[in-house]
Amino acid sequence: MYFGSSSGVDTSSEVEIHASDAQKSDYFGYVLDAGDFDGDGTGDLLVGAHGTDKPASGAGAAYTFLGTSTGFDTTSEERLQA
Ligand SMILES: [Ca+2]
Repeated sequence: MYFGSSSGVDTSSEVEIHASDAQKSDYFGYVLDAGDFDGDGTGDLLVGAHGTDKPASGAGAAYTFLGTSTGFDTTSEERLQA
């Protein structure tokens, strides 16, 4: 993932986002959304993983990663399960 700025994409801002329990067949990152989910004024990231088979076959999941003033907190992963 790269962050944008008023002058375009900042290619020096690369951040890798991983789910701690994702497997190749989970399709982690196939769908993304962004917003300020916790209302702290920083952008957060929602990452879909529709192929996840935990806790049951075809269950799917989504993961949130919270933003900070300096980028994403990749340790803030929260798994959402229907
Ligand atoms: Ca936020």
